[in-house]
Amino acid sequence: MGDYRDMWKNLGMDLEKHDVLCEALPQAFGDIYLSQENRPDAMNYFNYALAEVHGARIQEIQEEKNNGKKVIGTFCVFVPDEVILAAGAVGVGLCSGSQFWIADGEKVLPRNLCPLVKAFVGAKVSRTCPYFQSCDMIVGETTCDGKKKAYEIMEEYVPVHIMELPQMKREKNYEEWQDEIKLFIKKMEELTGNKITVERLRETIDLCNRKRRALKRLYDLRKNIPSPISGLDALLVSQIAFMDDIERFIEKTNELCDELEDRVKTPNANGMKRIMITGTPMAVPNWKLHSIIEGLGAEVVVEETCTGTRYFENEVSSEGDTIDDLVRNLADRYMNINCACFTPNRGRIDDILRYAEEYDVDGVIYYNLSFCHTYAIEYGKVEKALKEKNIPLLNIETDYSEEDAGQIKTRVEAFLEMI
Ligand code: BJ8
Repeated sequence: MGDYRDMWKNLGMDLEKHDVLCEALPQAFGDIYLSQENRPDAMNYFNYALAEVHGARIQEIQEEKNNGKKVIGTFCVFVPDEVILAAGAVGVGLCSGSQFWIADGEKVLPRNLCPLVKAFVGAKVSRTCPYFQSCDMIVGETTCDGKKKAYEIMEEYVPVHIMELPQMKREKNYEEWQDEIKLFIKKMEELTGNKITVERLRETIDLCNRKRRALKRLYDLRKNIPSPISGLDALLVSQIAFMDDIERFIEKTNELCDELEDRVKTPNANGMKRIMITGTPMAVPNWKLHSIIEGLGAEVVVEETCTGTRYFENEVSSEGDTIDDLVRNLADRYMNINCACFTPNRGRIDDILRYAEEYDVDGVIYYNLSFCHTYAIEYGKVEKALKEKNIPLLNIETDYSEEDAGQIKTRVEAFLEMI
């Protein structure tokens, strides 16, 4: 990474503390990623994107800001990127996957809380995340209690707009979500001074659909036996998707898929066990579970998570002549995301069963971030459904620390031997 200290300083970052973070990441990335064998050449772009995640990408974002663009941070895949882009703003995903931020998060939050929430709050209060420091506004949402209440703390540091996400999927809830999207449009128009027109919104719907299609293409390629890409590499692509320039991301992901399409023409049976991960999201640089599974000689072929299928499944229709029509289309697509914050949430179980078949998995690992109650409670229903289909399941509850890595490894090893 180049020298970006002046830029970080101008962003009001704590440079000393940030240096500590910057020192740890290359080592971890080298150990986990660069040690993999037979990686696709097109992953070089994603290696670069990760190496420059606090550098070149932030510089680009600053240039956009200098040209008058606003930067909007989000935490959940329910927030419609289409609206952010249609208002001429830049969107960045702020979910944080590093243990580094936990201690600072715990200064203002209870300790017995999901690490994802503690990490994003810690990233902001410690002034060590240049994405946070670049944001003109962040968009929260009423999903789990932890996030919902954490946004009240965030308000002390940065303007916050909250979208009230319904937690049921009745007809009236779809209408409520349409109203929330309309309020968000109004907020974005006020913030940017740009009118969101039908034409502009239709264009950004098409753009986001192209991004979803590129990710779907990547995931479809993973259905091959063996998968032409490791789960670790696919995870990195999904993680970069939340920060990268959208047009470039689409292009680079499609280039990767072109290379993978060549690979699958000459499959090399490897006999590896095929694993699905389902559960809570894995924000960068959370590679813990994938590296354990793949280090034991199995392959992760699909993630039913928000850094996986929930992010790109289902496109938004661009049919319609009015903003109301397009907002209805947006609401229809987003309300189809099956997060455990909804009740009931049968759709998620159907998705897991469908993916188990489509990706031909040998077993499923349920990934639950500690203290995430909605996903922890939903485990029972997933377990029952998989049992009925004789699909082996392992439950892993963990946080971002490495303390339990040895114990998880032992459990995954036993699971792989059993299936
Ligand atoms: S749509 S999964 S991104 S809310 S923060 S719920 S892990 S306790 S992230 Fe999420 Fe949107 Fe749902 Fe997806 Fe649990 Fe932690 Fe809450 Fe979390």
